[in-house]
Amino acid sequence: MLLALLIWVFTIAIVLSFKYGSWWFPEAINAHARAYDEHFMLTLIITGVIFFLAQMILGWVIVKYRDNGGRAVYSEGNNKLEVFWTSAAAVLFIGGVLLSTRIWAGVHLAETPANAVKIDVLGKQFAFSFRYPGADGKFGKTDIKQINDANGNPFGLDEKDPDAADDVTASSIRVPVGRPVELNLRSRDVIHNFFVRELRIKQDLVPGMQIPLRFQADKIGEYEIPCSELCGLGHHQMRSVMIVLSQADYDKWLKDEDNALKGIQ
Ligand SMILES: [Cu+2]
Repeated sequence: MLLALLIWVFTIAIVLSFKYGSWWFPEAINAHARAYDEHFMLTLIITGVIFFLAQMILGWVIVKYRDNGGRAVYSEGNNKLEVFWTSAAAVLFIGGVLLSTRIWAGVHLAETPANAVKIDVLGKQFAFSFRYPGADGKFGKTDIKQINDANGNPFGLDEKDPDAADDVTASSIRVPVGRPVELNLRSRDVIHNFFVRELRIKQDLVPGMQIPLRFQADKIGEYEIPCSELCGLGHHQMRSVMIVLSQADYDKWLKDEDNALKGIQ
């Protein structure tokens, strides 16, 4: 009887903690993130109601079929009920997937608009690097033999390629607010993961692959990028930040970086 009581009390406490708890995701900063949150909420409510009912019934079963001194009876189960809840679960799962496919595809499969800002992202143990094409708008050639972290060349920009000379490399990512961005993700060693909670996007960086990822950030600010794939002993310190700037501030930053590069050459 105590077990039934515990199940009821815990179930009610869990449901109340979702209703009144102050913990939740950080703010959503674009349309994708809000669509993601809506779908998450829908899933949470459906599964929450089922969870609540199932636990309440479980407690009731414990009370109803408690030991009353009589003989135990073997039950074959109920085929109609089995068919009902198995198909109900299938409908819910498949329906949830169908509803959310568009949200997922918007990030992973959509066409990139022509005015998108293109940025290369490189993961390595244990840091992120970002590359911008610079004033000429063209990413220069890279050469793995020229990779040199000590000289600030994690991408291995080819010294002989003029297109590479003005490529800007940075350890944090800056993007203009309200503009589509296309990232090109790659890794130099093991699998890492690019995760920005406020954008509700998360994508692995896989060695040997170039993976596109599209988003738009609609709020100026600074957002953490924690590597979210256990990538080695230094994984815990692998993090960067995404800085969302106004278009004017972004242009100024890129120009300053360009001038700094020209000053060195
Ligand atoms: Cu990592």
